[in-house]
Amino acid sequence: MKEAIRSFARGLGVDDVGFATADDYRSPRSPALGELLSGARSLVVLAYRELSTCDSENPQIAMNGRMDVMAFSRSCNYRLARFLETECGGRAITVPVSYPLEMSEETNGAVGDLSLRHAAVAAGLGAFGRHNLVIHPELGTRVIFTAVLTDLNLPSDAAVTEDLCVHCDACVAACPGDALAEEGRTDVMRCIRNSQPYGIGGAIRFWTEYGAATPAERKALLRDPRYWKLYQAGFIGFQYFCFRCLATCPVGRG
Ligand code: B12
Ligand code: SF4
Ligand code: SF4
Repeated sequence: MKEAIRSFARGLGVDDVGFATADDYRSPRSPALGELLSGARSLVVLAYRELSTCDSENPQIAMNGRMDVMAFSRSCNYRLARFLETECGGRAITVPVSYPLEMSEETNGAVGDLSLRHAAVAAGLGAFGRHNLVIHPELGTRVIFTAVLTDLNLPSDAAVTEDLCVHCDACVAACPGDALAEEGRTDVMRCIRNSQPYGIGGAIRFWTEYGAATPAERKALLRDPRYWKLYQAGFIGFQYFCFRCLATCPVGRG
């Protein structure tokens, strides 16, 4: 059954497909898989190449490349889940690239319902690098994941056992937020401040300032570029202004 599923997913145009049993998925901080789907037994993890848009100095172009992957992956995830339900007789649920995400003070809006990096590692699609991202053996770091969780019994693919990181520290040096200084840990708040300046933190700072402002100052604040960017993020969704650790890594780039 695994090969029929792999071939269906590859036919959708995804770059790689891996399988992991629920037992092999070990993510220390994420909820148990059974909370997402009762009787969950396996994960089908899909890998997508990130375009060269991540090299662009133009933040709109760089983010638009990610939005392209997000739109494509949403369709692939849904079609694969339908295949598992209609052709393989299982129950299936989809796990998105990043959003929707639980937004609360407890999680700081920084914990997914399922950790796709740990899922990708369990499914043999790569290994963690110095930047705490998963490096794929061929695609390198320029890879984004989604997953479909199912109650079908699908054995895990072989894990990647080599160290794919060449320990050049280019990612550490390129991080404008100094979020990778400590090995094995991303300083999440430093990363978010730099990579999502118009996320929830930026919105809270702006509206706090607005609340304390005089009517004349409020008028000026509504013409401030910060407000215009928050306004756009408000309906387009989360916007990344940094792709440096992903784009700088030389692995898989010839
Ligand atoms: C919330 C989130 C963020 C938050 C918080 C990050 C965080 N703490 O994990 C912020 C905004 C900071 C963020 C930043 C980025 N993110 Co992000 N993010 C997510 C999201 C939605 C959830 C992550 C999560 O649940 N984390 C919480 C728990 C599970 O993680 P944790 O245990 O704290 O994670 C640590 C361990 O993994 C540890 N670690 C490192 N090595 C090892 C090895 C082992 C064996 C173990 C057990 C642990 C471990 O380091 C991690 C980071 O501190 C995922 C999508 C998803 N659903 O998984 C994408 C995701 C992780 N992000 C991704 C990317 C690409 C980015 C950015 C490059 C931004 C961008 N422009 O795209 C940066 C990279 C930051 C970095 N170098 O670490 C990709 C990673 C792809 C890849 N190749 O690995 C993901 C998987 C999205 C996707 N669908 O592909 N992200
Ligand atoms: S996304 Fe940017 S700020 Fe965040 S860890 Fe990567 S390089 Fe640093
Ligand atoms: S940039 Fe260098 S140190 Fe960082 S993950 Fe890639 S190979 Fe490893």
